[in-house]
Amino acid sequence: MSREEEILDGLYENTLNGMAPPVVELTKEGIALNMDPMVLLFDALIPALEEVGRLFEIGEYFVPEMLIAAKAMSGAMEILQPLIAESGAEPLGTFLMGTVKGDIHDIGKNLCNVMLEGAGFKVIDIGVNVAPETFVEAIKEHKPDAVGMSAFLTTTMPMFITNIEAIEEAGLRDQVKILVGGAPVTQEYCDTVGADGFAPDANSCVRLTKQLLGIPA
Ligand code: B12
Repeated sequence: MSREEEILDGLYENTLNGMAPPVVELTKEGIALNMDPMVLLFDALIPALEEVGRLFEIGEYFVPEMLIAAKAMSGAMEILQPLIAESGAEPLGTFLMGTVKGDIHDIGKNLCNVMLEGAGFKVIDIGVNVAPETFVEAIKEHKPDAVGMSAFLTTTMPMFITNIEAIEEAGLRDQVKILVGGAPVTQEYCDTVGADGFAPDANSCVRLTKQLLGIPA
């Protein structure tokens, strides 16, 4: 097995087991060996987190295991983010992103942010557990072209409706395109809440944003 393959295996195993220090070390080593940050992300880190989700679902992992795995992944993301987001050109537009109220899942949102920045958007991240009035205030302040709302729980997905209503009431609905996403979200659900679009992953989030804003692919 090559050192690159060992690094991918090590990243997968250590993320799965929530071992943050080796995840950081292996990420740094991979970068030093000129491995593509996207390969580290999509071939090791994300699959590990998917497996964490599966183990949680079947009752082999509990919240603490999920949490330390997520922390381990975040350590790698801090290193990878600036490498993926390098762009420097005039921004294509401004994207405001937040996780809805009641929900603290932020890895999927952060990944979208990294890819949007990498594609040339200015991203304003208003964090997790974002109340409808905070979305409204942030739209007034930053005047984004697009607003993304992330939800990872079936119990917090209905916040999309509450947020969109608040944005409508503030008279801002026609000034922004609204995208929704997160593990349990579907196109069907997107249509029922009146958002402009849904994307299942970070790459398609970029594609959809460009499409909605009329930017050539
Ligand atoms: C890590 C994790 C946690 C961590 C979160 C840490 C963090 N900083 O984010 C912690 C431990 C805190 C956590 C807590 C909980 N979690 Co949790 N968690 C997960 C887990 C394992 C991974 C989520 C993740 O980050 N995945 C990685 C990313 C990359 O996922 P992704 O979906 O591929 O992301 C892409 C798309 O969703 C999309 N996207 C995301 N956002 C957006 C936004 C826009 C605008 C667009 C266009 C696209 C988009 O692009 C992303 C990038 O490609 C999932 C399992 C799963 N299958 O999702 C459970 C999961 C989401 N959690 C779950 C649950 C139940 C909980 C808790 C309620 C557990 C508890 N009893 O306390 C709490 C709730 C806390 C809260 N109030 O939010 C359930 C949800 C079930 C449901 N259907 O409602 C899941 C599905 C696990 C399961 N199988 O049961 N969790």
